[in-house]
Amino acid sequence: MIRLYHVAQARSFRVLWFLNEAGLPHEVRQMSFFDKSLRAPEFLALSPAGRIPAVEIDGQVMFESGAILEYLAETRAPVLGRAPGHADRAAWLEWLHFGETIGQHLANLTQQHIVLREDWMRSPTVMRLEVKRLEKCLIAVAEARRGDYILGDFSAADIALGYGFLIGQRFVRPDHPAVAAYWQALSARPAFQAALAADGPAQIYTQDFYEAPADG
Ligand SMILES: N[C@@H](CCC(=O)N[C@@H](CS)C(=O)NCC(=O)O)C(=O)O
Repeated sequence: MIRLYHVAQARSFRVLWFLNEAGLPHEVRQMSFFDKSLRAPEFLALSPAGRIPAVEIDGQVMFESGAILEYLAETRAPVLGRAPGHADRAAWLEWLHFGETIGQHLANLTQQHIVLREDWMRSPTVMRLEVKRLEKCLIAVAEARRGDYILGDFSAADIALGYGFLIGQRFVRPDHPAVAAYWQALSARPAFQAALAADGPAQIYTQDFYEAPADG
């Protein structure tokens, strides 16, 4: 039995998308950022810093979305992984974990625009810088693709990266054909659509777009 502890729009979306791609039966436990449940001892026993996602996979408890994708690919869905010895093993690991390089920019922008509630707490300089750094990552990924996806055939690396494209468009929309083409390929996948339908009501991003303050 696979149980996913999930918050709508959070990095647990990666695991939700993976489970749908792999057709793995699962239960989604919808959690909240607002009711202190992520700081409850029962949840901290699963994820010691109270972070989302956490999963239980036939009794194996895990946190860290990239590690969960790797483990699920290795144990349940090899087609979404690139096993040791595969020619694309190193590239698969690089891109899978590059998802969290993008994730850092998303987290910084989310903190600046949403978590910090008063204007005086925010830094327009950080907001603009993070937009530029996020944009550079999205373009780098999109240009590195071999065909539709990052390694040619779809894999868990596209899921880890794809979350960055899903949330990244709340902060930056590069006018770049490769970015548009990658997003088109990712968002057309039935499993992506199924995961979106199961995501739950918005908990983090309530605006379509969060504009960085103009320079000067
Ligand atoms: N690198 C971790 C990041 C986990 C993380 O920070 N998740 C956020 C949601 S996207 C969270 O739980 N935030 C709540 C908090 O910081 O207390 C992963 O990919 O699983």
